[in-house]
This record gives sequence, structure tokens and C-alpha cells, in this order.
Amino acid sequence: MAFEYAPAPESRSVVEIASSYGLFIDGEFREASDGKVFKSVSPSSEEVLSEVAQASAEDVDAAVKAARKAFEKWSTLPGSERAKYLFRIARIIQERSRELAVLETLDNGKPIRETRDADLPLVAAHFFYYAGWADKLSYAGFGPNPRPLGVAGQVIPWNFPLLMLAWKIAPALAAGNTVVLKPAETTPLSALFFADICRQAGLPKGVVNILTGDGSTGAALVAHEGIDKVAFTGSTAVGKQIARTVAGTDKKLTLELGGKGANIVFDDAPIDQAVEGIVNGIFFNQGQVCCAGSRLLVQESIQDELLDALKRRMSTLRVGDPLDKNTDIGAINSAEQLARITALADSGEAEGAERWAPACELPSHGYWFAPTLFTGVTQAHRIAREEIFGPVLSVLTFRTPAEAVAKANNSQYGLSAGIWTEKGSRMLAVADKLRAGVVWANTFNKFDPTSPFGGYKESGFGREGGRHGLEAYLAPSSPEGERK
Ligand code: TXE
Repeated sequence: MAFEYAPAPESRSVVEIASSYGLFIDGEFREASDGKVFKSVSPSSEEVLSEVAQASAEDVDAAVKAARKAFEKWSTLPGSERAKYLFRIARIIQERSRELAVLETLDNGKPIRETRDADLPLVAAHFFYYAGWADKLSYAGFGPNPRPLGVAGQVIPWNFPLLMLAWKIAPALAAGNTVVLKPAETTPLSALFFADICRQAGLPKGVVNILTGDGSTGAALVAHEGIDKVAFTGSTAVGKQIARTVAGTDKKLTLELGGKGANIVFDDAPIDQAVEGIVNGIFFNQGQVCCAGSRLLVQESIQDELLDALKRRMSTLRVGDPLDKNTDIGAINSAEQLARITALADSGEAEGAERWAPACELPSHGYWFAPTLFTGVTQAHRIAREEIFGPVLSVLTFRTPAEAVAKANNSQYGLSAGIWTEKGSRMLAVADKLRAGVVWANTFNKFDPTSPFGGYKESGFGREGGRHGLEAYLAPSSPEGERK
């Protein structure tokens, strides 16, 4: 008798979602000044999860004022005191990680295996890591008296809602800044749960403020004159708009934007390992990852062997209920994102590339896209140049390392790349020539709070993570500090 392995889906009941949420300003939840709300919809079921306040310009003003007031005290606390709060937040995140993982999966659509095993552990790790920095700033080469910038206005996207929050809030607080953060309109819930965690941790009022809302709230926040630093992760188009708003002011700015990562496989690469890396590179989080390995550059001599193995592996990917622990590919985050992916994939076919996807049944409700591969792709095709931000891989070939480097660098973006080879000398030589903020060696999509992350070219500027991530929230050191 055949044995069917069908583990139960993670229970929805571990998280209690209220029917409505307010804005988190000065330590309290409150309605929007004009009473406006919007709905947060689960992309896997199209069920309305909750109604959330839409922050107005007046609310932005109130949040910035609360953050400014809180800054007076927070910035003068000894680093060891700030560390205590951050450690407490990190521990509460660990304690509540099952609840947060289910919440994030419901609101974002990504598989529970990812929220449970990747997002949540990394979120806690970032708070632990930056908690460790808070009392060591004076001894770490930031100058004799490192000073925070003030109030940070932070705008984040929907692909890693809680992790992007951690990337932004943990270093800002460790360095002594206070924050006003705006999550994306399709994934507001985990940031609101984080607000509750701040209360649970006893964080002083106004140190963290969460404003839910759409792009208009983000624009008002970025333009507010009480903001000293803007940190944005999102599309290149909005990043450029923000850069224009901030230009000519004394606000500091970091931008983490789109990407078109090249995953380069040489003929001596271990094929099975490379296939796993390619799958992880493009299908992790449905490919909605700024550093996704969305261009596969394969050495011509192993193209057939590699693509056969890749297609076999893609045929085993399970698409469906993101709460099922067996699911590999969950829902696309929104109807708009699905439409964008569909349009770009269709352009690939129209421009002459060959499309392949394994047979798979997609659920009838929600937003889904099958894992897809394009071969016969040339540099001129849109799918080779534009960020698709979906589970769609464009395959190109090369003959020599120099050609691989030229093709990898032939992009408006420069965020990530991967190299697969057993030859250490080739690995180092190629990595050195790639214009990408991160280059992975025989792996892909590996993240660690100690490593700086950021882009070249239109992928943005500034670094998040590691010591560099703190620097972005500190005033430049005094000349005296620099001499030391
Ligand atoms: O991004 P937006 P969208 C890319 C990806 C995707 C495309 C569009 O290619 O298909 O962008 O996604 C806020 N001032 N990335 O439309 O609009 C918005 O409310 C200030 C890559 O979702 O950039 C949200 O909180 N803020 C990326 C955040 O910006 C504004 C992740 C991101 O939304 C604003 C997301 C404005 N004028 C998308 N307009 C990555 N780097 O990982 C919108 N926002």
C-alpha cells in the first residue's frame, strides 16, 4: 500500500488577527486623523484579514513629532540601556516566532517553511546582533563620541515585511535614533504586531512609530522636514523619486532598489549542487527577491545536462497552500504583482524566447504563477534586462569567463551574483570583476546580519547589515575622531 506523506498545514489558530488596526504613534494605537482605512488581503485565499488605518499627512506629522520628542531621551541613554531593550525585543520575537511566521505567511503568501526557517530566525538575529553593538559604538572606530542622526523615516516593501523592518529598525535604535516606519500596503500586519512587541518590551513611547498606508503616506514621510534620515527599500522608480525629494536637504539617504542577479555556472561546477542553488536563487519567496538569481548564465558545453537536471528538479516543486509545510512555492503577493509578472513573461514569448514550466495545478483562489524557465534568451529581450520579481528564470549561455563577466555586468542593476565552479582561482578572478554588491560562491541567497548588503548602479546606494549598517545611522565622525 502506498504511503502518502501529507503533514497537516500549520494552524491558523496560533495567530489572532483583530478585525481592525490603528496607527502606532507615541506608544498608542489610534485611528487615522481622517478615519480612512484599507483592507489587508491574504494573497493565497483573497480573504480579507483585517482593516488597517491609512495614515494621513497629519498622522505623519504626529508620528514624526513623537519620534523627535522621544529622541531627546533615547539618544542620551547609555548604549547598555538601549541594548537591554533590543535584546528584550529579540527574545520576544523568538518566543512569538510561530505566531509571527503564520501571520507573515497569511499576509504575504510565502511558504511557512520560509517564514519559519528563514525570515523569523533572521529577524531575531538582526535584533540580537545590533543589540550587541549598542554599548560598543565608542570603541569601534566611529570616533570618540558617535552621535545618532535623529529621526529616521523608513519605507519598506512587501517581500520580506518583518525582515526589512528588522534591517531598518535594529541598527537605527542601536545607534540611538528613533524611527517612523511605513510598511507596504499589501503587508501591514507584521509591523503592527511588532508595535505590540515594542510595548511588551517596555520600549519608551515614541521610539518606534508605525504608520500603515500607501505610497502617499510614504511620500509625506520622506518629505517631512522633521526627518533626518531616509531609508528606503523598494522599486527603482520610487527610489529615484525619493532621491529627488531628498536632494537639496540635509537628510541622509540610503536606497536599496531592484536587481537582475546573474547566477553563473561554469563547466566544472557540481551539477546537483548548482541546480539546488539555481532553484533557491529564483524560486525562494516566489522570486520576489531583490537579489534573486533571475538570470542563469550557463557555460555552453554543459547547457543540455544542466537544463535537463533543472527541469527535473522544477517538476518536483510543490505550488500551493503556503501554510502547508510541504509547499515550496506559495502565492504571489498581490494581483498587481501577478499582472506584472504575467506581462513580462508574455513579452518573453512574444520576443521569441522559449517558455517551459512543469505541469502543475494552481489553486483556484488567490494569486499564483507556476515556476517558469525561458531558454533562447538574448540580451535584447526584456526578460533579460527587466526585473520580473517573480518565479521566472531567463537562461543565457557563455563560452569564456570573460564573456560570462561581460554578460553578468550588462545590466542597469548591480545587486547580486552567484558563481559556481570548483576552481578557486577562477572564482576569485570572476568575483573580482563583477559589479554586484554581493557575490555568492557556490551558494545563493545566503544572508547574515554581520554582512553588509547593498547595490551598485540602479540597485541603489548605502549598505545595510554589519558595521556598515550602523554607520548609516551615525553622524559623520568629528575631525578629531578621524585622526584617532
Ligand atoms: O514597489 P514600490 P511595488 C520592485 C519589483 C516590483 C516593483 C513594484 O520589481 O515588481 O518594484 O513593486 C512605498 N514615496 N520591487 O509597486 O511602489 C510603498 O507604499 C514613498 C523591488 O510594490 O516601490 C511601499 O511601502 N514611498 C523591491 C514601498 O514604497 C512610496 C521590493 C515599495 O513600493 C512611494 C519591492 C512614494 N512616492 C518592489 N510610492 C526590492 N528592492 O526588494 C510607493 N511607496
